[in-house]
Amino acid sequence: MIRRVPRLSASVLLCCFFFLLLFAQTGAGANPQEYQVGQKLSVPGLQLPEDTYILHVQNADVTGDGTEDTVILVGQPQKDNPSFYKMVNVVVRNGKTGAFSALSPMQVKDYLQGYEPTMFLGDFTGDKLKDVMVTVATGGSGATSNHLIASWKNNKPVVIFGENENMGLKIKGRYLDGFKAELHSEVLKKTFIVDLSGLKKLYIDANVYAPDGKYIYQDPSPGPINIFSDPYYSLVPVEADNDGVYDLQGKQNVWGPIHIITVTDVSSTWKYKDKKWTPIDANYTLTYNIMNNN
Ligand SMILES: [Ca+2]
Ligand SMILES: [Ca+2]
Repeated sequence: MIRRVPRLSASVLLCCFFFLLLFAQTGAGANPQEYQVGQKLSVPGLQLPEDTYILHVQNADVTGDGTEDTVILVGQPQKDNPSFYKMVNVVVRNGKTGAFSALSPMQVKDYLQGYEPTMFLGDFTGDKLKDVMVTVATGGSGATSNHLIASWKNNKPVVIFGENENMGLKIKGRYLDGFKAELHSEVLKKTFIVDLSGLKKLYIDANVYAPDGKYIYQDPSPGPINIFSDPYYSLVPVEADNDGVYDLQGKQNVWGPIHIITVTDVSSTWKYKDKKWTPIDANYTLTYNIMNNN
């Protein structure tokens, strides 16, 4: 009886081995197994700071060449406070060429740093390629977060949402006698009056208003402006107009004359159009305390 066993010659096996070795060395093809959360990352051609660790990994064709890329969120834990990350950055390993790219250190320094860095991939620009959104909680008194969105089309990282956009509606204003605030949004080019009479007790207790409604706050640095908006404390991708492209919905605290006194909460919806973010909706909300409204 003849047994037909498929046999591979030693030379064929050796060829396969060298081919695989060559394949691995050129770095072509996606191999997400190489990048594990919690590992230290150092890549050829990129000057990442020492102690750069992998925080999140996702695969998607962000460059637009039809091959899946590896998108890696990285950060440098602060030595005396390891849950605080400095130099948070996005490293993209091009699935076709194996080449790495990242945002420039100038684009992330002093901005992408903080707690709980997260990454979201979705198309905000409408080119059907996922863009990379990064969120970092600042840990500051306003509980705000810093957000950055970058497109990686044609292997070129371009920031389409940064520190300026993170200021949102850019509201400034002043208190008026009679428990009212006059607010102005630089972005909307609109001025509006907010009725604060539902918060009388709070303002009287804080010596902002006298019981008769006169503005009495002794501002250490008096000026025409004593109400300000924080950057976003929440900014999330939403589908606002069902066109298959992500939009943004943000929430901001408006405060004054001191940070612990919230005047109102503003929410806004934004669409990326003609290479800039345009507000398509904006609202404010107040807490009206029925019990303490005397
Ligand atoms: Ca896009
Ligand atoms: Ca949309």
